[in-house]
Amino acid sequence: MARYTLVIGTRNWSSWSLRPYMALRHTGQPFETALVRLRVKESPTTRETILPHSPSGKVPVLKIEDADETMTVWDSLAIIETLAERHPEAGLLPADARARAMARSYAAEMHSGFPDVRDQLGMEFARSLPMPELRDATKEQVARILEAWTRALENYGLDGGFLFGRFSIADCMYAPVVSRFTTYGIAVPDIVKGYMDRIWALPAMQEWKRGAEEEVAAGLS
Ligand SMILES: N[C@@H](CCC(=O)N[C@@H](CS)C(=O)NCC(=O)O)C(=O)O
Repeated sequence: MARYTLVIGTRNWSSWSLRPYMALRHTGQPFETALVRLRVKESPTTRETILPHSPSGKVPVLKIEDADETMTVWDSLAIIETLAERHPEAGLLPADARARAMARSYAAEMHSGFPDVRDQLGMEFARSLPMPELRDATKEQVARILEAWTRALENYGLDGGFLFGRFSIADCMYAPVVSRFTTYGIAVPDIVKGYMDRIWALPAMQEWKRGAEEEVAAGLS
């Protein structure tokens, strides 16, 4: 059995780290986490601490130690895709070809898009904050996310399911957005509220929340 170590950033802030954490927890595989504090400017800086783990100088990073080789995978989407490939029984990629293509599209759209949501609605996992004055671009991106979630839930996620029925790579990629929308009290339709509640109820989200709360209480975030 492979030994997994997921290198993550400060839980309260690291939206990119939460994505593969959700995926790895969903596989049911044992793993360890190694935490790197983000936004440290004094020596060793965050970047200096990450570089021995990853050539990108960014977290998350997944280290995979197999009997005969050790592999490093960086970038949240690459890690999730790698886990989906190594553990097909977890169903991170939907079995149905059409749903699978859609789930991949959702994941990729999140990965490469929504810059204004990231900028104005920064992840503060353990905090509730007042809504900033949203730019038009941010409003449009929020509306696009709500529309995309609603469409997927109507097609695949009725009866208490996730975006594509069973929990998938798309849910991993959007879990940080569930946190952002909660932190800033974004108004959502009922179908989305139900989905967000189901994401929050996952043990992985609750564990991440406990960790983020501890960081905030310790003044680390
Ligand atoms: N595209 C990358 C982005 C990763 C990223 O930007 N990570 C941030 C933390 S959430 C980071 O490592 N920042 C390093 C720093 O603050 O010096 C991914 O999806 O993994």
